[in-house]
Amino acid sequence: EDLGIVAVGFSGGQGKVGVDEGPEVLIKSGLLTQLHTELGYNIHGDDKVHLYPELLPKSQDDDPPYRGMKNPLAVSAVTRRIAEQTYEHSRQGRMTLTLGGDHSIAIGTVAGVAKATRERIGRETAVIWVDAHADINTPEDSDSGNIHGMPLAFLTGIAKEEREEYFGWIKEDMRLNPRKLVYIGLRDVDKAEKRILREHNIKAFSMFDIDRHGIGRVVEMALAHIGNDTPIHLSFDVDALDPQWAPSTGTPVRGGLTLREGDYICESVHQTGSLVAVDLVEVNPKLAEDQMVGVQETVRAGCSLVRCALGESLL
Ligand code: DIR
Ligand code: MN
Ligand code: MN
Ligand code: MN
Repeated sequence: EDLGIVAVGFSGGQGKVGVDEGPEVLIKSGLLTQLHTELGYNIHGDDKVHLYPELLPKSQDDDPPYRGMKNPLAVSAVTRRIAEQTYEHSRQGRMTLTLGGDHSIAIGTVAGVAKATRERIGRETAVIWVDAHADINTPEDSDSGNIHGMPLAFLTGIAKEEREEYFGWIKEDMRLNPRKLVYIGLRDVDKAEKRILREHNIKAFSMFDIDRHGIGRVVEMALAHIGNDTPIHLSFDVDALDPQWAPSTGTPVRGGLTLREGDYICESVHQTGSLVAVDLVEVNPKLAEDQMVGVQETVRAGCSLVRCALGESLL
């Protein structure tokens, strides 16, 4: 099977340096080699990490806040380019794997894959968003101004913007239908985000639901909501895992998924046969209380999630 890789060394969607080094450590730890030699994927695209220097404003002064968003021109330009990259892989029928980078990059990955899938098989793509956070703040609702907390607002069209250079490039054929969005793992959702989830009737399984029903039943309900024969994009923020398993991330929240629960989600989604794209984001090798051990653990966990999503556990 063919696998298109996009490695994105980008941190402009939030304030902490180091998340741009995520893809490099994942790749250096042998992830792509494993996917090729152990899982048999033909890997397309680059094991080079994209930094998109030509797209970045020369200085912070050239990219002032807009509607309260930080680094808006940089994030918009980079995600627009990522959308072209995932579109191209997906258009060719490849499974598309994006390694981040902060979660703002999913603006690009989801937009590109959604457009390609509409063209290729005339269907809307569903998104399973595994995260401690809902990432659906509108610019005006956001307390932080960090765009990694907003990708789903732009993708669903809940946040609107005309100007091309500020995400106005996201056209109808790149959008995500809010009915095709399902969350798993939520436990740190802002007040305004809760209102959006309610108003738009968005399916969400929090840690409370996982405690109540168990991960098996939750994944079953999530997949039932999406329905059969719907292409699935899995966007996995490593902070969905408990910090015990993934301490090296920008906004850790206690009380998260065990590594085994995270792997189980990925395995189950793989097993549907409908998976078309995977993102793994927010691995920040510069952050961990106990640097060495913490980073190693987080990278190991990230690699495990990706391998599970791509079929490692199949007997
Ligand atoms: C918060 C945190 N909801 C925000 N979001 C994070 O900044 O909008 N997402 N950390 O991963
Ligand atoms: Mn996220
Ligand atoms: Mn998160
Ligand atoms: Mn398979």
